Amino acid sequence: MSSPPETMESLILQLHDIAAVKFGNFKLKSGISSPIYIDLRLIVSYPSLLRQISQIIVSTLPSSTQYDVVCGVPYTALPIATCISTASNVPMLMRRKEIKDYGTAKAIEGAFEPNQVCLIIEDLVTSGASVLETAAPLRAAGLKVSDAVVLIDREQGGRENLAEKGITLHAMVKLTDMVRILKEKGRVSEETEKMVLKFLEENRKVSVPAVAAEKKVKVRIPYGERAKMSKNLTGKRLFEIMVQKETNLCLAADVGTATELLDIADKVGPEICMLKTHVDIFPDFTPDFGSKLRSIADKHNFLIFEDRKFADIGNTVTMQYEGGIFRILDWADIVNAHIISGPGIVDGLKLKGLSRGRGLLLLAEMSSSGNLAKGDYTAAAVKIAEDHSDFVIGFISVNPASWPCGPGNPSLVHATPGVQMVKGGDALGQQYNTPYSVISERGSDIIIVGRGIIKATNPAEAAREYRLQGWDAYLENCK
Ligand code: S5P
Repeated sequence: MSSPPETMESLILQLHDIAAVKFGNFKLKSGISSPIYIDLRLIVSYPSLLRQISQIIVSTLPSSTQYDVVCGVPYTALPIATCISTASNVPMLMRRKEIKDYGTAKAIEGAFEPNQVCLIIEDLVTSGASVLETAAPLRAAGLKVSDAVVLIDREQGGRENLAEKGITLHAMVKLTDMVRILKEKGRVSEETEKMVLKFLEENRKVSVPAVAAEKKVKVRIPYGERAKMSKNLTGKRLFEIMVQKETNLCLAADVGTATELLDIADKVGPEICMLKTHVDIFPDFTPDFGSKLRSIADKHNFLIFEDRKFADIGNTVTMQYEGGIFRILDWADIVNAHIISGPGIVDGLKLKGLSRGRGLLLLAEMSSSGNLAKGDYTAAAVKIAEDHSDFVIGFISVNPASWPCGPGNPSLVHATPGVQMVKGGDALGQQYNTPYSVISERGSDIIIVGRGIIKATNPAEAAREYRLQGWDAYLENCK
């Protein structure tokens, strides 16, 4: 179904009247200069126009398009989505731009059932990045997203970029048609029309996410190459698994019991390269826990990382690693350590772990606010890792791209906690960045995701979405 041409024309003229469409020389969010600027935030001041837009935008959809809920891309499309929701009696959802420090750290607000279909509403599409930023948390929450409807398509690759991610874009009007109409109605000169058309022709394809493109890590050595460089068996295997399974996702399985952990490990197993445990939180730990988890890890081909964060002197950690009730050395491929006690801690762990083919991650940075692992401390971790690269496989890091040496030695891996679909934090100092930011901008290799997956209605589906996001961000840097 499409709207009668006169309705659309009148709407375009009204948008021009209120200066929501302007001609001149403007710098866009993506950094490029444009002869045309569209600012639809103004429409909230014109209720009748907002109502018309909401009506027309829905009529743009083919009648076969089915959806159970609508979600506007924040912020400009929120009032449009609200009008559509109230007029057509379809419930609405809201995507947070930031996770708040309190409550349940939800990225999506509103009531919904898993597998419901959500239509995304947007005002203007350039590369499609904003629509994808909204689709990711919706999909991670278990909703299906297959269509997006937009008022204006700038025709700069958005349609194609969205199609690649399984989203069909429906546009009320293409920018070229809009400019043609404004020229026909005497609002712009032929010269301006030509200038805009030339600009659109020259900027046919804007890559996703255009906003961050200039910030991304320049060139990345593929994981497969790095597998060959690693001096440690486990480090090598980790890179190989990442390539085989096309995943750079590590699940932080901080669930309440060992039983729950084994259950989620089996469900999420196909999506991950590594599963991280805090074995000392389980009230139902039994000595066969390790062998049970091992068989799930072998079945799904992932590595086990016990997040023990050793911190004592070398002699003590040898005993903590091997003994006690947990016997970590028997079942964990990877453990980690703080370097606060100096390099002796690595020697101690290596004494037990190396002959068993195990690997160690050093905490070079932490994700929590106000932590002290920075500057010289981080540099010391890098030095200790270099000196023990037969046993140390890499780092827990947060922003290796910002280190003076950058992410450094490619045989070492970077794994980053504090990852959710939207930026933010929790009430106890945790700080979150998105998979794209962590991998593509901050130069890490592995995203470690806990509550973003385990608190989702369908953890396996959420994990799949995190895997796709993390992997796409990696491929982006390989281009
Ligand atoms: O600096 C750090 C290091 C680690 S290993 N910050 C962290 O959050 N972690 C761990 O990552 C933390 O112990 C938890 O298991 C996981 C993050 O979980 P989430 O629920 O916040 O994603």
